[in-house]
Amino acid sequence: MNILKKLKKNNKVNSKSLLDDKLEIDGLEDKLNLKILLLGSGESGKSTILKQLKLIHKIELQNDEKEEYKTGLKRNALQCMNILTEQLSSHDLDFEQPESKELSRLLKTAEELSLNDDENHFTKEVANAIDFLWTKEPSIKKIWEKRNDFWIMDAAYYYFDNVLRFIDDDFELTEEDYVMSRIMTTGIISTEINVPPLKFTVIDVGGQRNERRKWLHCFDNVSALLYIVNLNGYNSVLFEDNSVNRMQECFNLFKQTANNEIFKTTPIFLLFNKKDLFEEKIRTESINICEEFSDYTGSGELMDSLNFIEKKFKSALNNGDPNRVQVFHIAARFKRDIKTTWDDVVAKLKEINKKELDNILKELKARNVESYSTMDLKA
Ligand SMILES: Nc1nc2c(ncn2[C@@H]2O[C@H](COP(=O)(O)OP(=O)(O)O)[C@@H](O)[C@H]2O)c(=O)[nH]1
Ligand SMILES: [Mg+2]
Repeated sequence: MNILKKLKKNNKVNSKSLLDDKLEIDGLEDKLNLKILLLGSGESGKSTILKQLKLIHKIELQNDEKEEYKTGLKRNALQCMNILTEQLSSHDLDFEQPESKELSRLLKTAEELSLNDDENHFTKEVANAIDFLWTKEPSIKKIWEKRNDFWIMDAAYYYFDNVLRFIDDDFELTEEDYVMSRIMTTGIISTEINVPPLKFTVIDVGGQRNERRKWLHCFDNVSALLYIVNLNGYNSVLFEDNSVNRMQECFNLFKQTANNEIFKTTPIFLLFNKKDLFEEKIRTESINICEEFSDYTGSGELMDSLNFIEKKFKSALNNGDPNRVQVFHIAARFKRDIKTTWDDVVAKLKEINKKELDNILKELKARNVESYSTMDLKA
C-alpha cells in the first residue's frame, strides 16, 4: 500500500471513531433528558404551572408573548362580563341601574367585532363599562354569586378588579397578570428546563375534550406524569358541556389516563390545584354536592375534605403500584407553591432514577466530557 492510501485509510478510521464517540455522547446526554407530561382537564392549571416554572427558571418572555398575554387579559375581562350579563334573564334578574343596559350592548358589540378582526376594540369606554357593571350594578353582584350554575373562568374576578389598569397607556404586564391571563392551549407545547446535570422537557397540552386525542402522541418515554386537578370544580360546570360537573370530568379522565397500560410504572404526581378558591368555597358548600363525593359525611373542614378527595383519586388507580402516586395541595397562582412542588418532583425523580443517572454521568466523565467533570446528581 502506498503512503497516500495508508494516510487516507487512517484519517477515515479517526474521523469515524470521532463520529462514533460524538454519537455515543449525544445518546448518553439524551438519557439525562427527562420528559414530564402535564395532564388534566381544561382549566385545571396546566399552563399556569408551566408559566410559574418559566418564571422560576428565568425563561424570559419575548415582547410579542407579553403583548399576547396583555390582549388575553382584555379578552378575558370582556368575555367574562358578557357571560354574566347574558345569564341575568335565565336567573330572573334584570339591570337595576339606568345606564347598564346600554353599557352591556356596548360590550356585546366590542366582543363581536373583536372576533371578526384583529383591531383593538377594547377601548377606554369598554373598560369603564366593565368596571361600572362590576362595581355599581347590583344584578351583576347577584349573578356572580350564582356563578357555579354556568361556565365562567375561575379568575374572572381578577380581570374585573384590574380592568381599568389594562387600558392605562403605560400598562406593563406584571408577573401576576402573566400568571392569571388565560389563553386556551391548543396542540402540544414543549418547554426545556435545565436543572444541571438534568434537562427536563415539560409538555403542556390542551385539556378540552376535542384536544385530548392529540395527547397520545406524547405518551412515549414519559419519566413522570403531573396530573392537575381543579379543586374548585367540585360544584361547577365544564366549558365544553354545561351539564357536566368539572370535578367529575377530571376524575373520570384521571381514571382513564393513569390506568393506561403505558403508565403502569410511571411516577404520578397528583397536584390538587386552586386550593385558594377551594378553601373559600367549602365554607359554604360541602364537597358531597359532587356526585363522585356524594358519600362524604365528614366535618367539611379543609384537610378533612382534601383527604377524602385524595383517597377517592388514589382508589381510582387499579394499575401498577399505588405508592408511585405523590400528592400535593397547591395554588398554582402562587410561585412559592410551584417552587416547592417542583423541587420535590425533581428530587423524587433523581431518587427513582439514581442508579441509571449516576451510571450515565460516570460514562460521560470517563469520556472526558468537560461540562460534566464536576457534576453529580446532588449538584
Ligand atoms: N385562583 C386561582 N386561579 C388559578 C390557579 N391556577 C390557575 N388558575 C387560573 O385558572 C385559569 C385556567 O388555568 P390554565 O393554566 O390556563 O388551565 P389549563 O387549561 O389546565 O392550562 C387561569 O385563568 C388561571 O389564572 C390557582 O391556584 N388559583
Ligand atoms: Mg393550558
